[in-house]
Amino acid sequence: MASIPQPAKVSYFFGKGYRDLGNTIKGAWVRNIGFASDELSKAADDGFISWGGGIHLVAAICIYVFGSMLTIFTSVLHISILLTFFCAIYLGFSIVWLIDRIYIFINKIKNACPNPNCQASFLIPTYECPQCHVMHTKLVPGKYGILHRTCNCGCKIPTTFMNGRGDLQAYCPECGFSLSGNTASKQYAIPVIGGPSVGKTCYINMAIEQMISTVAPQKGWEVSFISEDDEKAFKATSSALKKGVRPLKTESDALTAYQLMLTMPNEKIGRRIYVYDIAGEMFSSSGDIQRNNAYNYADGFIFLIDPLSIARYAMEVEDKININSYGVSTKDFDEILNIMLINLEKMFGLSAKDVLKLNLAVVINKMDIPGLEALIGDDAAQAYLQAHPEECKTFADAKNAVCKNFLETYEAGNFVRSASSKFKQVRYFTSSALGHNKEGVPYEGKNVIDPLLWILNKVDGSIKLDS
Ligand SMILES: Nc1nc2c(ncn2[C@@H]2O[C@H](COP(=O)(O)OP(=O)(O)OP(=O)(O)O)[C@@H](O)[C@H]2O)c(=O)[nH]1
Ligand SMILES: [Mg+2]
Ligand SMILES: [Zn+2]
Ligand SMILES: [Zn+2]
Repeated sequence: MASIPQPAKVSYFFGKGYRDLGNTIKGAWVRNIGFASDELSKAADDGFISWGGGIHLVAAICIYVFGSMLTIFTSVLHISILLTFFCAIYLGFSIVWLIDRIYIFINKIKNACPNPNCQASFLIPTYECPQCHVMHTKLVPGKYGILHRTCNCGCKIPTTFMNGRGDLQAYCPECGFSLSGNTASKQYAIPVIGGPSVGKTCYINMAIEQMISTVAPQKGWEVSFISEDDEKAFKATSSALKKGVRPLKTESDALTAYQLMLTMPNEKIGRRIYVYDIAGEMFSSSGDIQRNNAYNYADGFIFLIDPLSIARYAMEVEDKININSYGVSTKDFDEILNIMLINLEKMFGLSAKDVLKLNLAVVINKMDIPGLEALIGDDAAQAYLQAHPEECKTFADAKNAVCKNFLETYEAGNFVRSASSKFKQVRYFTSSALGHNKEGVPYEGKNVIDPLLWILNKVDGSIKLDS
């Protein structure tokens, strides 16, 4: 279990105990043979057939025979005591190791590297000794200790999540990137997908803003940024958005995580929520996506659609609005879904017929485009629900229906069919990440939180949709 040498003191019964045993046995034999030889040489000096010599000879034989028997007996006793402790400790750390794994399994503890160029996922990170800062690459119960181990510097470090391993400073075992926050947490990875300029960065910032400022206080959750750097970057974008300044185009060709920690009242194990952003151009070619490991352990996807990227719809509205002021996406979203699907199939080793065991939230963004609310907005969905009581039982059903109809009407029905045939469950949402398209007027996201909460609720029932 702990085969990689660790900078810690090995239990006496796994290391020094055997050296002591060897030395004790060797010492006993040397002394025994030494005494016997002394008597033998005295016997030789006195003459073996003399009275004195005879006594020395008998003494030499006695020491040799009985001494050897005694040495064998004490050695066996020593070995059995050592073995008993060895087995007890082996059993002890094996049981604690197993309990630690069960704890990880039951509490769904997971970790992933936030470094965009790594994104590795792992159960147990590398931990740093709080005193001498040396790295413990395998901090688990083992021959270095059952519940604690003693670092070479003398510092006692916990070896399980039950007694505080998660609080230690941790690093990615693959690339050494520093991990912030408690590593004894659940983890949910949610990539936001969509072509260039569909509004991914605006959407993510607004959704996180609402999660922190509105949803968390309502539900009594504690939501905070895991890393200070993330918080600074978020605050900068967020305050720009509040002044009506749009974020810069995302340049990163690797998934960048916005990491949040969500803790519910009276809960020991929190949740790390990773929402991933990437430049939309990355969905243009297959190879670029595949090096992003996070898609492999994603818990669900949010797929953003810019309605103006639907050619038929854009044609219909182009003489009514200034399309360019909406930051139009140039990529066909149907193609983006297909590229994503091909890559996911390759990553999960699925055939074209298989269904991904993941949920997809499809979000039609830029709802502030004039006329769109009337087609697929909340009032339109409400009206649809009332008009089609047989077909729709809930508001969500009606929203799905109006969005799917909208896509069908504007010749984007292929997207609807591929999405529903490939994902476990697909739900349609509408949002306006900015709220309007006027520069310099504070932006305010509308309906941005629901898709994120829905995806989270699907993987973690304790994240309830309604308070
Ligand atoms: N009117 C309006 N415009 C929006 C909305 N969301 C995004 N936009 C526009 O779309 C542009 C691009 O938004 P981003 O969030 O940067 O898009 P992105 O998907 O992150 O794009 P890349 O980083 O290039 O992949 C913004 O600068 C806005 O002009 C919205 O809800 N309403
Ligand atoms: Mg972006
Ligand atoms: Zn140390
Ligand atoms: Zn890493």
